[in-house]
Amino acid sequence: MIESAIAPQQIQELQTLSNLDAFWMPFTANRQFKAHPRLMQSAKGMYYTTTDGREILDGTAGLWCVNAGHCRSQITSAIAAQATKMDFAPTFQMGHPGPFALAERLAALLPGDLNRVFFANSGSEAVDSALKIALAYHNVRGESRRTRLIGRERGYHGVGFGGISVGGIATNRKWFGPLLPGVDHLPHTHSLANNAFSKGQPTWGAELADDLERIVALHDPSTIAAVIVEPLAGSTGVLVPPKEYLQRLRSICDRHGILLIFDEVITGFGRLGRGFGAEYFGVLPDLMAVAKGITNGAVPMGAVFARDYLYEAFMQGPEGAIELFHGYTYSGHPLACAAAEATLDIYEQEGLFERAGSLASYWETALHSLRDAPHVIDIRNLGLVGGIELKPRPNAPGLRAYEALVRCFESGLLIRTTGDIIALSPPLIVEKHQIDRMVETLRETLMTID
Ligand code: PXG
Repeated sequence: MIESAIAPQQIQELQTLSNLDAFWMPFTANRQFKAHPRLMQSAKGMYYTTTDGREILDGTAGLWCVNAGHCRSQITSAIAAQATKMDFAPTFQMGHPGPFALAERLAALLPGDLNRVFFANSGSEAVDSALKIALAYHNVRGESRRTRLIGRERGYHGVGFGGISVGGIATNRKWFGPLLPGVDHLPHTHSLANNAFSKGQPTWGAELADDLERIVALHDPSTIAAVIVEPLAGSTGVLVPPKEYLQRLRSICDRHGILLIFDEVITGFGRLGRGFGAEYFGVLPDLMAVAKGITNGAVPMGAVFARDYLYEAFMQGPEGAIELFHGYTYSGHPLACAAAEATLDIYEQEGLFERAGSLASYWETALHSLRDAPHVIDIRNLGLVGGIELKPRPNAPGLRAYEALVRCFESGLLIRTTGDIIALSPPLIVEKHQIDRMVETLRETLMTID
Protein backbone atom coordinates (compact mmCIF):
# COMPACT_ATOMS: atom_id res chain seq x y z
CA MET A 1 0.00 0.00 0.00
CA ILE A 2 1.30 3.44 -0.87
CA GLU A 3 1.90 5.26 2.35
CA SER A 4 4.40 8.06 2.52
CA ALA A 5 4.61 11.34 0.68
CA ILE A 6 7.31 11.99 -1.87
CA ALA A 7 10.76 12.80 -0.58
CA PRO A 8 11.47 16.52 -0.13
CA GLN A 9 14.32 16.45 -2.65
CA GLN A 10 11.82 15.32 -5.29
CA ILE A 11 9.63 18.29 -4.73
CA GLN A 12 9.74 20.26 -7.86
CA GLU A 13 10.18 23.96 -7.44
CA LEU A 14 7.12 25.51 -8.94
CA GLN A 15 7.84 28.67 -10.80
CA THR A 16 6.33 31.52 -8.94
CA LEU A 17 2.99 32.18 -10.52
CA SER A 18 3.02 35.81 -11.40
CA ASN A 19 -0.68 36.04 -11.95
CA LEU A 20 -3.67 33.96 -10.90
CA ASP A 21 -6.24 36.14 -12.64
CA ALA A 22 -7.08 34.22 -15.80
CA PHE A 23 -8.43 31.00 -14.27
CA TRP A 24 -12.06 31.59 -13.28
CA MET A 25 -12.20 29.08 -10.45
CA PRO A 26 -15.29 26.91 -9.96
CA PHE A 27 -17.34 27.12 -6.76
CA THR A 28 -14.68 29.38 -5.26
CA ALA A 29 -14.49 32.88 -3.80
CA ASN A 30 -12.02 33.86 -6.54
CA ARG A 31 -10.77 37.15 -5.09
CA GLN A 32 -10.36 35.74 -1.60
CA PHE A 33 -8.50 32.66 -2.91
CA LYS A 34 -6.24 34.62 -5.24
CA ALA A 35 -5.25 36.89 -2.36
CA HIS A 36 -4.25 33.85 -0.26
CA PRO A 37 -3.86 30.85 -2.59
CA ARG A 38 -3.60 27.23 -1.54
CA LEU A 39 -1.81 25.39 -4.33
CA MET A 40 -0.91 21.71 -4.60
CA GLN A 41 1.89 20.56 -6.89
CA SER A 42 2.11 16.80 -6.39
CA ALA A 43 0.36 13.92 -4.70
CA LYS A 44 1.12 10.38 -3.60
CA GLY A 45 -0.97 7.92 -1.61
CA MET A 46 -2.68 9.77 1.25
CA TYR A 47 -0.80 13.03 0.79
CA TYR A 48 -0.61 16.15 -1.31
CA THR A 49 2.45 18.35 -1.40
CA THR A 50 1.90 22.07 -1.71
CA THR A 51 3.89 24.43 -3.90
CA ASP A 52 5.75 25.59 -0.80
CA GLY A 53 6.74 22.01 -0.04
CA ARG A 54 4.31 21.21 2.77
CA GLU A 55 2.73 17.78 3.12
CA ILE A 56 -1.07 17.75 3.37
CA LEU A 57 -3.00 14.70 4.58
CA ASP A 58 -5.95 14.20 2.24
CA GLY A 59 -9.11 13.96 4.33
CA THR A 60 -11.40 14.25 1.32
CA ALA A 61 -10.00 11.95 -1.39
CA GLY A 62 -9.53 15.08 -3.52
CA LEU A 63 -13.20 15.86 -4.06
CA TRP A 64 -14.60 12.47 -2.98
CA CYS A 65 -12.94 10.77 -5.94
CA VAL A 66 -9.44 9.46 -5.23
CA ASN A 67 -10.64 6.33 -3.45
CA ALA A 68 -7.48 4.28 -4.06
CA GLY A 69 -5.10 7.10 -3.05
CA HIS A 70 -3.12 9.42 -5.28
CA CYS A 71 -0.91 8.73 -8.29
CA ARG A 72 -1.22 4.98 -8.25
CA SER A 73 1.39 3.78 -10.72
CA GLN A 74 -0.91 1.05 -12.07
CA ILE A 75 -3.37 3.74 -13.13
CA THR A 76 -0.89 6.31 -14.41
CA SER A 77 0.95 3.75 -16.53
CA ALA A 78 -2.32 2.39 -17.95
CA ILE A 79 -3.28 5.92 -18.99
CA ALA A 80 0.16 6.55 -20.51
CA ALA A 81 0.10 3.27 -22.43
CA GLN A 82 -3.38 3.96 -23.82
CA ALA A 83 -2.47 7.54 -24.78
CA THR A 84 0.44 6.20 -26.76
CA LYS A 85 -1.53 3.39 -28.42
CA MET A 86 -4.72 5.20 -29.35
CA ASP A 87 -5.57 8.65 -28.05
CA PHE A 88 -9.14 8.89 -29.24
CA ALA A 89 -11.69 6.96 -31.23
CA PRO A 90 -15.35 7.82 -31.78
CA THR A 91 -18.18 5.82 -30.22
CA PHE A 92 -20.95 7.18 -32.46
CA GLN A 93 -21.70 4.50 -35.09
CA MET A 94 -18.12 3.34 -34.51
CA GLY A 95 -16.29 1.79 -31.59
CA HIS A 96 -13.15 0.58 -29.86
CA PRO A 97 -12.73 -2.23 -27.34
CA GLY A 98 -12.30 -0.02 -24.23
CA PRO A 99 -15.88 0.87 -23.29
CA PHE A 100 -17.28 -2.55 -24.27
CA ALA A 101 -14.83 -4.37 -22.01
CA LEU A 102 -15.25 -1.85 -19.21
CA ALA A 103 -19.06 -1.94 -19.39
CA GLU A 104 -19.05 -5.72 -19.15
CA ARG A 105 -16.80 -5.61 -16.12
CA LEU A 106 -18.88 -2.91 -14.44
CA ALA A 107 -22.11 -4.83 -15.10
CA ALA A 108 -20.62 -7.80 -13.24
CA LEU A 109 -19.75 -5.53 -10.32
CA LEU A 110 -23.14 -3.84 -10.08
CA PRO A 111 -26.01 -5.33 -8.08
CA GLY A 112 -29.10 -6.86 -9.70
CA ASP A 113 -29.62 -6.39 -13.41
CA LEU A 114 -27.98 -2.97 -13.65
CA ASN A 115 -26.22 -4.38 -16.68
CA ARG A 116 -26.34 -1.64 -19.32
CA VAL A 117 -23.81 1.17 -19.14
CA PHE A 118 -24.00 4.58 -20.79
CA PHE A 119 -20.77 6.57 -20.52
CA ALA A 120 -20.41 10.29 -19.81
CA ASN A 121 -17.55 12.46 -18.55
CA SER A 122 -18.64 13.75 -15.16
CA GLY A 123 -21.26 13.33 -12.49
CA SER A 124 -23.27 16.21 -13.93
CA GLU A 125 -23.38 14.57 -17.35
CA ALA A 126 -24.22 11.20 -15.82
CA VAL A 127 -27.16 12.74 -13.96
CA ASP A 128 -28.47 14.58 -17.00
CA SER A 129 -28.10 11.38 -19.02
CA ALA A 130 -30.04 9.39 -16.41
CA LEU A 131 -32.86 11.96 -16.37
CA LYS A 132 -33.05 11.95 -20.17
CA ILE A 133 -33.05 8.15 -20.31
CA ALA A 134 -35.89 8.08 -17.76
CA LEU A 135 -37.98 10.53 -19.80
CA ALA A 136 -37.27 8.78 -23.10
CA TYR A 137 -38.05 5.38 -21.55
CA HIS A 138 -41.59 6.43 -20.74
CA ASN A 139 -41.89 7.90 -24.23
CA VAL A 140 -40.80 4.77 -26.07
CA ARG A 141 -43.36 2.79 -24.06
CA GLY A 142 -46.13 5.18 -25.05
CA GLU A 143 -46.44 6.86 -21.64
CA SER A 144 -45.38 10.27 -22.86
CA ARG A 145 -47.35 12.08 -20.14
CA ARG A 146 -44.82 10.90 -17.58
CA THR A 147 -42.61 13.97 -17.66
CA ARG A 148 -42.34 15.10 -14.06
CA LEU A 149 -39.09 14.64 -12.16
CA ILE A 150 -38.94 14.55 -8.38
CA GLY A 151 -35.75 15.51 -6.55
CA ARG A 152 -35.17 16.36 -2.93
CA GLU A 153 -34.42 19.48 -0.93
CA ARG A 154 -30.67 19.82 -0.29
CA GLY A 155 -29.95 17.27 -3.02
CA TYR A 156 -26.85 17.82 -5.17
CA HIS A 157 -26.87 16.37 -8.66
CA GLY A 158 -24.18 18.41 -10.34
CA VAL A 159 -24.52 21.59 -12.30
CA GLY A 160 -26.24 20.76 -15.59
CA PHE A 161 -29.69 22.27 -16.04
CA GLY A 162 -31.26 18.88 -15.28
CA GLY A 163 -29.13 18.43 -12.20
CA ILE A 164 -29.82 21.86 -10.72
CA SER A 165 -33.53 21.53 -11.51
CA VAL A 166 -33.89 18.33 -9.47
CA GLY A 167 -31.23 19.49 -7.02
CA GLY A 168 -32.29 21.23 -3.86
CA ILE A 169 -29.54 23.68 -3.00
CA ALA A 170 -30.91 27.20 -3.37
CA THR A 171 -27.59 28.92 -4.14
CA ASN A 172 -27.01 26.57 -7.07
CA ARG A 173 -30.45 27.32 -8.54
CA LYS A 174 -31.49 30.88 -7.90
CA TRP A 175 -29.18 32.56 -10.44
CA PHE A 176 -30.15 30.52 -13.43
CA GLY A 177 -33.71 31.29 -14.36
CA PRO A 178 -36.76 29.05 -14.34
CA LEU A 179 -34.90 25.73 -14.85
CA LEU A 180 -36.78 22.61 -16.00
CA PRO A 181 -40.54 22.79 -15.67
CA GLY A 182 -42.56 20.10 -13.89
CA VAL A 183 -40.08 19.35 -11.12
CA ASP A 184 -41.07 18.82 -7.50
CA HIS A 185 -39.00 18.09 -4.40
CA LEU A 186 -39.23 15.74 -1.44
CA PRO A 187 -38.32 17.16 1.96
CA HIS A 188 -34.69 16.65 3.06
CA THR A 189 -34.03 14.30 5.94
CA HIS A 190 -31.89 16.51 8.18
CA SER A 191 -33.17 16.99 11.72
CA LEU A 192 -30.90 18.08 14.54
CA ALA A 193 -33.85 17.87 16.92
CA ASN A 194 -34.41 14.18 16.22
CA ASN A 195 -31.12 12.83 14.96
CA ALA A 196 -28.16 14.81 16.32
CA PHE A 197 -25.07 12.65 16.98
CA SER A 198 -26.63 9.54 15.43
CA LYS A 199 -24.04 6.89 14.72
CA GLY A 200 -24.64 5.47 11.27
CA GLN A 201 -28.22 5.58 9.99
CA PRO A 202 -30.57 7.63 12.17
CA THR A 203 -33.65 5.87 13.52
CA TRP A 204 -35.99 8.84 13.01
CA GLY A 205 -37.19 9.95 9.60
CA ALA A 206 -38.34 6.99 7.46
CA GLU A 207 -41.78 8.59 7.31
CA LEU A 208 -40.34 11.53 5.35
CA ALA A 209 -40.36 9.20 2.34
CA ASP A 210 -44.15 9.09 2.58
CA ASP A 211 -44.22 12.66 1.34
CA LEU A 212 -43.73 11.10 -2.07
CA GLU A 213 -47.29 9.77 -1.83
CA ARG A 214 -48.53 13.33 -1.29
CA ILE A 215 -46.59 14.61 -4.30
CA VAL A 216 -47.80 11.68 -6.42
CA ALA A 217 -51.41 12.33 -5.42
CA LEU A 218 -51.06 16.05 -6.16
CA HIS A 219 -49.74 15.57 -9.70
CA ASP A 220 -51.29 12.16 -10.47
CA PRO A 221 -48.96 9.18 -10.81
CA SER A 222 -49.44 9.04 -14.57
CA THR A 223 -47.47 12.32 -14.91
CA ILE A 224 -44.39 11.31 -12.93
CA ALA A 225 -41.34 9.89 -14.69
CA ALA A 226 -38.73 9.47 -11.98
CA VAL A 227 -37.51 10.21 -8.49
CA ILE A 228 -33.82 11.00 -8.04
CA VAL A 229 -31.94 10.98 -4.74
CA GLU A 230 -28.43 10.53 -3.45
CA PRO A 231 -28.65 7.45 -1.20
CA LEU A 232 -26.43 9.41 1.21
CA ALA A 233 -26.41 13.13 0.47
CA GLY A 234 -22.76 14.24 0.41
CA SER A 235 -22.26 17.74 -0.90
CA THR A 236 -25.00 19.29 1.18
CA GLY A 237 -23.13 18.26 4.32
CA VAL A 238 -23.41 14.49 4.79
CA LEU A 239 -27.04 13.56 5.39
CA VAL A 240 -27.29 9.87 6.17
CA PRO A 241 -30.62 8.30 5.15
CA PRO A 242 -32.85 7.25 8.06
CA LYS A 243 -33.33 3.51 8.47
CA GLU A 244 -35.95 2.16 6.03
CA TYR A 245 -36.25 5.52 4.24
CA LEU A 246 -34.85 4.33 0.91
CA GLN A 247 -36.89 1.11 1.08
CA ARG A 248 -40.04 3.21 1.42
CA LEU A 249 -39.12 5.37 -1.56
CA ARG A 250 -38.56 2.19 -3.58
CA SER A 251 -41.94 0.72 -2.71
CA ILE A 252 -43.84 3.95 -3.43
CA CYS A 253 -42.12 4.20 -6.82
CA ASP A 254 -43.02 0.57 -7.55
CA ARG A 255 -46.64 1.15 -6.64
CA HIS A 256 -46.95 3.95 -9.19
CA GLY A 257 -44.69 2.88 -12.06
CA ILE A 258 -42.15 5.61 -11.25
CA LEU A 259 -38.45 5.05 -11.92
CA LEU A 260 -36.07 5.39 -8.99
CA ILE A 261 -32.68 6.91 -9.82
CA PHE A 262 -29.81 6.73 -7.35
CA ASP A 263 -27.13 9.35 -7.76
CA GLU A 264 -24.11 7.39 -6.53
CA VAL A 265 -21.47 9.82 -7.71
CA ILE A 266 -20.16 9.93 -4.13
CA THR A 267 -21.45 6.65 -2.66
CA GLY A 268 -20.27 4.52 -5.60
CA PHE A 269 -17.02 2.54 -5.61
CA GLY A 270 -16.62 1.61 -2.00
CA ARG A 271 -17.24 4.80 -0.06
CA LEU A 272 -19.75 3.11 2.27
CA GLY A 273 -17.85 -0.17 2.58
CA ARG A 274 -19.73 -1.91 -0.20
CA GLY A 275 -19.36 -1.43 -3.95
CA PHE A 276 -22.41 0.84 -4.13
CA GLY A 277 -24.99 2.39 -1.85
CA ALA A 278 -27.60 0.22 -3.56
CA GLU A 279 -25.86 -2.82 -2.07
CA TYR A 280 -25.20 -1.23 1.28
CA PHE A 281 -28.84 -0.25 1.73
CA GLY A 282 -30.26 -3.28 -0.08
CA VAL A 283 -32.34 -1.16 -2.47
CA LEU A 284 -32.08 -1.62 -6.22
CA PRO A 285 -32.71 1.53 -8.28
CA ASP A 286 -33.82 1.48 -11.93
CA LEU A 287 -31.00 3.80 -12.96
CA MET A 288 -27.78 4.74 -11.23
CA ALA A 289 -25.43 7.64 -11.96
CA VAL A 290 -21.74 7.36 -11.03
CA ALA A 291 -18.49 9.26 -11.68
CA LYS A 292 -15.51 10.21 -9.47
CA GLY A 293 -14.26 6.88 -8.05
CA ILE A 294 -14.84 5.09 -11.36
CA THR A 295 -11.37 6.27 -12.49
CA ASN A 296 -9.99 7.21 -9.08
CA GLY A 297 -10.30 10.80 -10.31
CA ALA A 298 -7.37 10.31 -12.70
CA VAL A 299 -9.33 10.93 -15.93
CA PRO A 300 -12.82 12.45 -16.02
CA MET A 301 -15.54 9.84 -16.51
CA GLY A 302 -19.17 9.38 -15.56
CA ALA A 303 -21.62 6.57 -16.25
CA VAL A 304 -25.26 5.61 -16.03
CA PHE A 305 -26.23 2.05 -15.21
CA ALA A 306 -29.63 0.94 -16.46
CA ARG A 307 -31.53 -2.21 -15.62
CA ASP A 308 -31.95 -4.71 -18.44
CA TYR A 309 -35.64 -4.04 -18.99
CA LEU A 310 -34.97 -0.35 -19.46
CA TYR A 311 -32.45 -0.95 -22.22
CA GLU A 312 -34.69 -3.57 -23.82
CA ALA A 313 -37.57 -1.10 -23.98
CA PHE A 314 -35.45 1.02 -26.34
CA MET A 315 -34.51 -1.93 -28.58
CA GLN A 316 -37.96 -2.50 -30.06
CA GLY A 317 -37.95 -0.22 -33.13
CA PRO A 318 -36.41 -0.80 -36.57
CA GLU A 319 -32.88 -2.26 -36.34
CA GLY A 320 -31.29 0.57 -38.30
CA ALA A 321 -32.79 3.32 -36.14
CA ILE A 322 -30.76 5.12 -33.48
CA GLU A 323 -32.53 4.24 -30.24
CA LEU A 324 -31.39 7.11 -28.03
CA PHE A 325 -30.52 10.53 -29.39
CA HIS A 326 -27.99 11.32 -26.71
CA GLY A 327 -24.24 10.98 -26.24
CA TYR A 328 -20.97 12.85 -25.82
CA THR A 329 -17.91 13.07 -28.07
CA TYR A 330 -15.99 11.57 -25.18
CA SER A 331 -18.47 8.84 -24.13
CA GLY A 332 -16.18 5.89 -23.43
CA HIS A 333 -12.96 7.86 -24.01
CA PRO A 334 -9.97 5.48 -24.35
CA LEU A 335 -7.96 7.17 -21.58
CA ALA A 336 -10.88 7.10 -19.17
CA CYS A 337 -11.53 3.43 -19.95
CA ALA A 338 -7.87 2.58 -19.32
CA ALA A 339 -7.90 4.50 -16.05
CA ALA A 340 -11.14 2.80 -14.97
CA GLU A 341 -9.85 -0.71 -15.73
CA ALA A 342 -6.69 -0.09 -13.72
CA THR A 343 -8.72 1.46 -10.91
CA LEU A 344 -11.05 -1.55 -10.74
CA ASP A 345 -7.96 -3.80 -10.65
CA ILE A 346 -6.70 -1.97 -7.58
CA TYR A 347 -10.09 -1.98 -5.84
CA GLU A 348 -10.22 -5.73 -6.41
CA GLN A 349 -6.59 -6.64 -5.66
CA GLU A 350 -6.48 -4.61 -2.47
CA GLY A 351 -10.06 -5.34 -1.38
CA LEU A 352 -10.59 -1.62 -0.86
CA PHE A 353 -14.38 -1.72 -0.60
CA GLU A 354 -14.12 -4.29 2.19
CA ARG A 355 -11.28 -2.31 3.73
CA ALA A 356 -13.54 0.74 3.94
CA GLY A 357 -16.21 -1.43 5.57
CA SER A 358 -13.84 -2.82 8.16
CA LEU A 359 -12.49 0.65 9.05
CA ALA A 360 -15.96 2.14 9.40
CA SER A 361 -16.38 1.48 13.11
CA TYR A 362 -12.92 2.89 13.94
CA TRP A 363 -13.81 5.92 11.84
CA GLU A 364 -17.14 6.30 13.64
CA THR A 365 -15.57 6.14 17.11
CA ALA A 366 -12.79 8.55 16.14
CA LEU A 367 -15.18 11.12 14.68
CA HIS A 368 -17.64 10.95 17.54
CA SER A 369 -14.80 11.59 20.00
CA LEU A 370 -15.09 15.21 18.78
CA ARG A 371 -18.55 15.51 20.30
CA ASP A 372 -17.27 17.69 23.13
CA ALA A 373 -15.03 19.85 20.92
CA PRO A 374 -15.93 23.55 20.71
CA HIS A 375 -18.72 24.62 18.30
CA VAL A 376 -19.78 21.05 17.39
CA ILE A 377 -23.57 20.61 17.24
CA ASP A 378 -23.76 17.33 15.31
CA ILE A 379 -21.57 14.51 14.02
CA ARG A 380 -22.75 12.12 11.28
CA ASN A 381 -21.05 9.13 9.73
CA LEU A 382 -21.46 6.11 7.50
CA GLY A 383 -18.79 3.98 5.86
CA LEU A 384 -15.80 6.28 5.38
CA VAL A 385 -17.86 9.45 5.27
CA GLY A 386 -18.07 11.94 8.09
CA GLY A 387 -19.92 15.19 8.68
CA ILE A 388 -19.24 17.57 11.55
CA GLU A 389 -21.75 20.38 11.89
CA LEU A 390 -20.65 23.54 13.65
CA LYS A 391 -22.83 26.15 15.24
CA PRO A 392 -22.84 29.09 12.84
CA ARG A 393 -21.36 32.32 14.06
CA PRO A 394 -24.10 34.90 14.62
CA ASN A 395 -24.64 36.89 11.40
CA ALA A 396 -21.77 35.09 9.64
CA PRO A 397 -22.99 31.72 8.37
CA GLY A 398 -20.25 29.53 6.92
CA LEU A 399 -17.38 31.64 8.24
CA ARG A 400 -16.51 29.43 11.21
CA ALA A 401 -16.20 26.32 9.02
CA TYR A 402 -14.26 28.24 6.37
CA GLU A 403 -11.78 29.34 9.02
CA ALA A 404 -11.51 25.72 10.12
CA LEU A 405 -10.69 24.74 6.53
CA VAL A 406 -7.93 27.36 6.31
CA ARG A 407 -6.46 26.45 9.70
CA CYS A 408 -6.57 22.72 8.96
CA PHE A 409 -4.79 23.33 5.68
CA GLU A 410 -2.12 25.31 7.52
CA SER A 411 -1.80 22.37 9.92
CA GLY A 412 -1.44 19.87 7.06
CA LEU A 413 -4.95 18.48 6.67
CA LEU A 414 -7.33 18.84 3.73
CA ILE A 415 -11.02 18.99 4.68
CA ARG A 416 -14.13 20.18 2.78
CA THR A 417 -16.73 22.52 4.10
CA THR A 418 -20.21 23.44 3.02
CA GLY A 419 -21.90 26.14 5.02
CA ASP A 420 -20.89 25.35 8.60
CA ILE A 421 -20.53 21.64 7.99
CA ILE A 422 -17.16 19.92 7.68
CA ALA A 423 -17.22 16.92 5.34
CA LEU A 424 -14.62 14.17 5.45
CA SER A 425 -14.13 11.29 3.02
CA PRO A 426 -10.56 10.00 3.03
CA PRO A 427 -9.17 7.66 0.40
CA LEU A 428 -10.09 4.07 1.27
CA ILE A 429 -6.39 3.28 1.83
CA VAL A 430 -6.37 5.49 4.95
CA GLU A 431 -4.53 4.04 7.96
CA LYS A 432 -5.78 4.23 11.54
CA HIS A 433 -2.97 6.56 12.60
CA GLN A 434 -3.99 8.93 9.80
CA ILE A 435 -7.58 8.88 11.04
CA ASP A 436 -6.23 9.74 14.50
CA ARG A 437 -4.24 12.60 13.05
CA MET A 438 -7.30 13.98 11.25
CA VAL A 439 -9.28 13.98 14.47
CA GLU A 440 -6.44 15.54 16.48
CA THR A 441 -5.94 18.29 13.91
CA LEU A 442 -9.66 18.98 13.87
CA ARG A 443 -9.82 19.19 17.66
CA GLU A 444 -6.86 21.56 17.83
CA THR A 445 -8.34 23.66 15.04
CA LEU A 446 -11.76 23.88 16.65
CA MET A 447 -10.11 24.94 19.90
CA THR A 448 -8.27 27.79 18.22
CA ILE A 449 -11.14 29.34 16.27
CA ASP A 450 -13.81 31.41 17.96
N1 PXG B 1 -23.94 14.06 -8.11
C1 PXG B 1 -23.41 14.03 -6.88
C2 PXG B 1 -24.10 13.26 -5.80
C3 PXG B 1 -22.22 14.71 -6.61
O1 PXG B 1 -21.71 14.68 -5.39
C4 PXG B 1 -22.19 15.41 -8.92
C5 PXG B 1 -23.36 14.73 -9.12
C6 PXG B 1 -21.59 16.13 -10.07
O2 PXG B 1 -20.38 15.59 -10.46
P1 PXG B 1 -19.35 16.45 -11.34
O3 PXG B 1 -18.33 15.42 -11.74
O4 PXG B 1 -20.09 16.99 -12.50
O5 PXG B 1 -18.82 17.53 -10.44
C7 PXG B 1 -21.60 15.40 -7.66
C8 PXG B 1 -20.32 16.17 -7.45
C9 PXG B 1 -18.19 18.79 -2.35
C10 PXG B 1 -18.22 18.54 -3.83
O6 PXG B 1 -17.43 19.58 -1.89
C11 PXG B 1 -19.01 17.54 -4.31
C12 PXG B 1 -19.09 17.33 -5.69
C13 PXG B 1 -18.35 18.12 -6.56
C14 PXG B 1 -17.54 19.12 -6.04
C15 PXG B 1 -17.47 19.35 -4.67
O7 PXG B 1 -18.95 18.15 -1.61
N2 PXG B 1 -19.94 16.36 -6.11
